[in-house]
Amino acid sequence: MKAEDAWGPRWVNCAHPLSHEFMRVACEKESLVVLAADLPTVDGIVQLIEDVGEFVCALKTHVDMVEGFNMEDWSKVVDAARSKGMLLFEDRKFADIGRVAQTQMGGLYDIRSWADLVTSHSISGPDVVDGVAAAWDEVERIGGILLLAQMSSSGNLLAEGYTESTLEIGNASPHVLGYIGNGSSVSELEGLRSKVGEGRMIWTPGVNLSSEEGVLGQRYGHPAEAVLAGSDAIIVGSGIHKSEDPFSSAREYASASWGALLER
Ligand code: 5BU
Repeated sequence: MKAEDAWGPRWVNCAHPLSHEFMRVACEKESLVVLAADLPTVDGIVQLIEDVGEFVCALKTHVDMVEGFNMEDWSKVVDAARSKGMLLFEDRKFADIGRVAQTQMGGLYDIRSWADLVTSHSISGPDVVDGVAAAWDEVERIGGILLLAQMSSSGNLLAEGYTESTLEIGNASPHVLGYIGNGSSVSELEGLRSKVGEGRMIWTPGVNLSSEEGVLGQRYGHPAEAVLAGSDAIIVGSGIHKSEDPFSSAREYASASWGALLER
């Protein structure tokens, strides 16, 4: 299916080139799945990519979760993800002043050299976005930022006024590809989509096909409902990597999310 037909106004109105890259891959794989590869070893992540990569559009990592990290090993993850046609998305949640965020994009993990997308809080103000973007400039790469406008964890402090201020920061920057929304709440997502409009993406963690309460305050909603409420990408971790059959689970998340996009 042609991306403009599947995505409608989102395809037309999103300006960031990586949003189009994501939408194109989604159409190729018929899936809006972003895999949260929350595993502690490079070998485990590479195996997971091999197992479910055909259903996954972007690989979301927490690089500081990997035991005994070194760049040479990490390149196996990067190569495996690229060979399966995935974007690389480091869920770093930057939150410091601009200059420090810029240096944190380098350092041990050298996120700027391999990540296409990163998350950032907006708590420190708009300069964190410029700091992250400046780091990609240094290595002459294009990247996109997803700002946390909502969270999926219960009791989080991202109240409505905070969400609105976050959108002001994001809408003022060409580097902000979109926002993280709360996938566990249809009403919060619908509210967020109406404020965001068509020009930015909303990606949502907090989705699981089995709606039972996640551990340690994580909340879950149904992936299809999240997409119908305005989510453009479902971020799935445990639903796939903790499944007894990750391949079949990934296929289910892909078809639930893709079906909902076409319905939308
Ligand atoms: P889960 O296993 O599907 O619950 O994993 C969810 C992932 O999404 C995990 O990597 C979190 O770091 C990430 N996440 C989240 O769960 N909720 C949020 O509000 C944000 C990120 Br932001």
